[in-house]
Amino acid sequence: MIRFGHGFRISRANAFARRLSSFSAAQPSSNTQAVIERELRYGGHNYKPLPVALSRGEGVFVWDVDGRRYFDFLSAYSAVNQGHRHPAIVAAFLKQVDQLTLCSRAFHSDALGEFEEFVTKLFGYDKLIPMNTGSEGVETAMKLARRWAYDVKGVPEDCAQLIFPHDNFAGRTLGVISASTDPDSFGGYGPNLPGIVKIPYDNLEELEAAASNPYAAAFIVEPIQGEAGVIIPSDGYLRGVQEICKKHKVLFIADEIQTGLGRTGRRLACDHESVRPDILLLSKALSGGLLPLCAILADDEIILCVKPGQHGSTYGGNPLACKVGIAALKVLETEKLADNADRLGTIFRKELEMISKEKVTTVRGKGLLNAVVIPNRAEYNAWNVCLKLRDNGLLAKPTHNDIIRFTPPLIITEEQLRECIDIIKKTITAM
Ligand code: IF1
Repeated sequence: MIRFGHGFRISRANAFARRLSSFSAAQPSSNTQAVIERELRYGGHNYKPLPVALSRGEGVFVWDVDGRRYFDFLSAYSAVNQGHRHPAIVAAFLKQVDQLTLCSRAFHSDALGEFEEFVTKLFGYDKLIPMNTGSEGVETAMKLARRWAYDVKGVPEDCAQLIFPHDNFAGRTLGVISASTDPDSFGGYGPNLPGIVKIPYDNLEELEAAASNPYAAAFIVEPIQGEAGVIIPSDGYLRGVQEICKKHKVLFIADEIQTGLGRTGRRLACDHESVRPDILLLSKALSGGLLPLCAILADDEIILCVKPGQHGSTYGGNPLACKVGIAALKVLETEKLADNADRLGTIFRKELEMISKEKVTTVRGKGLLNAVVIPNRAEYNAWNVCLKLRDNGLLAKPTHNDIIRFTPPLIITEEQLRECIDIIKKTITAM
């Protein structure tokens, strides 16, 4: 039986419109082209999207403006782990839309405390600060770490150091890009924020050296580096990070914005090594793709360093996002999506390993955060493979010229996954 995500309901009129539009899909000049041209004309050119124009999503599927259906193997960079428009999350959204959407932090709301209690109890932290985007979450953690360094660790004013690994990705704001080692991210936007130390990833000696500096405040790290190409550190790396940070009184900050919430086959990627970061950053799937939502979790000694009036955001902690966040987390837990990711990830990697090394040199990943490395030849490159995958009904995104990331929604069934494996194998073999 094919499962169409969640309760596949379409009206007759809709079905008719879809039949009509799939008709026009046969024409080479299509609605897709018009959508792309309008974006290029009126939007800034800070992206180069795959040429596909989407107008609908449900479960593991998205549809383009010409009525073609695709498996979504990007999941909005893991924001839609729960699948597109999960009915339970949409229901929570609709219910709260009828109550109160925004009141700002000038006043209390009944939803914020409920969200804070639910999330802190689930992850085992004293408190959280809600923000919107992931970048804001990382910025918040950077500010929190600096304050803690001055107020608790006793670092002299303006001397705190924030340590980041090379090839990190943590967003696009000025503070965050100051920590980047990718010239595409930071180049031409100087001057950079001072007080940032960059060390190689997956290297505990370098961390020890940086952390032993008395001005070191925090080490901010992704448990698996996403944008770098799904780079998995050596076994024991996170344990080592935790020990070194503890030894030198440096905060261990885990950016689980992409790796968290079931993606890697555990609730958190840190759970693979049973480590508990001092500050935990969650975003993306925290709202299941409905709106921007981020949470910065820490214990009192750290989080209470920021006093009233010293940090905030107009939309941060808005009642709508709070109710959506609770529903999104409940879906992850009740549907055991981490377990599904763990089980299906193993099948996925095993199957893709069977593709000839001529075509796929490396398959790596954890849970349903996976990537393949392909030999970069003139025509056979990651971009062109993604174009062919699109033609065959599966959307994935290249990172660098030779890496393709495969991150379907975690609600995907084994049957659907096997169908996708087939598409990927056939596409790659035919090229
Ligand atoms: C874009 C990549 C993913 C993140 C981690 C913080 C943020 C991100 C670990 C900031 C954001 C995004 C943003 C998106 C592309 C994307 C991405 F390909 F660049 F690397 F997910 F893999 N920490 N990641 O991955 O969160 O402010 O965007 O909410 O288009 O830039 P944000």
